[in-house]
Amino acid sequence: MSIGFQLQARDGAARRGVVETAHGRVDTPAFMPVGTAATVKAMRPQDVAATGAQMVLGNTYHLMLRPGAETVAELGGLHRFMAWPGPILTDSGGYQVMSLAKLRKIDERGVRFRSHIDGSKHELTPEGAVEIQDLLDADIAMQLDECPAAGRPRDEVADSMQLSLRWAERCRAAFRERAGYGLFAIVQGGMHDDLRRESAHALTGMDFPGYAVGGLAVGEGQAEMFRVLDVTVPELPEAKPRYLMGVGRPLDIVGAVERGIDLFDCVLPTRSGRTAQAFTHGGAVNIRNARHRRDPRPLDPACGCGVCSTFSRAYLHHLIRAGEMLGPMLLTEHNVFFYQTLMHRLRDAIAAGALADEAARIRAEQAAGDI
Ligand code: PRF
Ligand code: ZN
Repeated sequence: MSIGFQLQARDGAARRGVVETAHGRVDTPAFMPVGTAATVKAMRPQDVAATGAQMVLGNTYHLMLRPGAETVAELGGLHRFMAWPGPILTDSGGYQVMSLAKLRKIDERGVRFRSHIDGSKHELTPEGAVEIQDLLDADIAMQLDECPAAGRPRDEVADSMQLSLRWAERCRAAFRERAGYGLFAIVQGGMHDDLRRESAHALTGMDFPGYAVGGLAVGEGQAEMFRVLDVTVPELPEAKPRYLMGVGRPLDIVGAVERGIDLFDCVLPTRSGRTAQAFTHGGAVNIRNARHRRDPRPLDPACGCGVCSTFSRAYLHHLIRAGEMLGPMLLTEHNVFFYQTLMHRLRDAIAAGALADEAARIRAEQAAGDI
């Protein structure tokens, strides 16, 4: 029953492992490209797979509003619908409601809101969020949680964390157990060590097949995020995968892997691709910058992707300046490939017991700045 997780190697607190789901295996530490609306924006699924990505993320909030969970279920589930045969993790919707929906109202029962698309009224309860993710056929579903906005007073963060704990229990009771499918809990508690410990401890007692750390990357800064991971991760069970939600920049991922995180998702590689920002082995590059206008070199000479082996910086610069849609497509493909290369390096380094050296190399590369 549920999903599998095998630990294959450790290096300090870092782990190399494999998550086994109904739709295949995921080597960890892993990065999931974000496919919010049943598409990793600007990429075909086969091209996403060719970057080395093994699992993508979908969003309950977007898909329940359009095209609707029942519609996706009728069409054979999200894998068939979007032609991604591999593992899919879906976020539960609460986080997206708070950032996107209008007229939100949270209480014990769940969250009521109006769609950002057409203003229609909807409700998301813990039971409803689990049912929608079941209709989507997500290999890994997330509990409904509340992520308090940055800067909320401690008593509000504590109440919100307790609400997320009660929702975790309700999600678990509603979840339909199937081999290869699992429901992950989400640790909350803001920047408060004792609340984080209490949340992690209570959720661990409920015995989920995986644990996410939520409520981070909300503007607290990297040092504070690492500090919260330092107190939270040791409270989580060793034998279960750990997922840091919505993180992050390459060096955020390196530091979180060093602290024992196994799974990541972030819009950064895909969103940046659409705003002409590229991640490279020499730091970030904005290809719209005039200095690339006559540059015949590849975007990233150290990258093994099909974009870097085919096109010049001058051509990518031209596509972006001309507003051609191939520009965002090629930059997205490169960025997703870059993130997968990063994860590959981290996995290999953990297996070789050489994570500290590899992390130092990656930090030096990223410090180089725009090449
Ligand atoms: N909860 C959920 N999804 C999330 C987060 C969270 O706290 C975050 C944290 N920044 C990103 N995505 N359900
Ligand atoms: Zn490339």
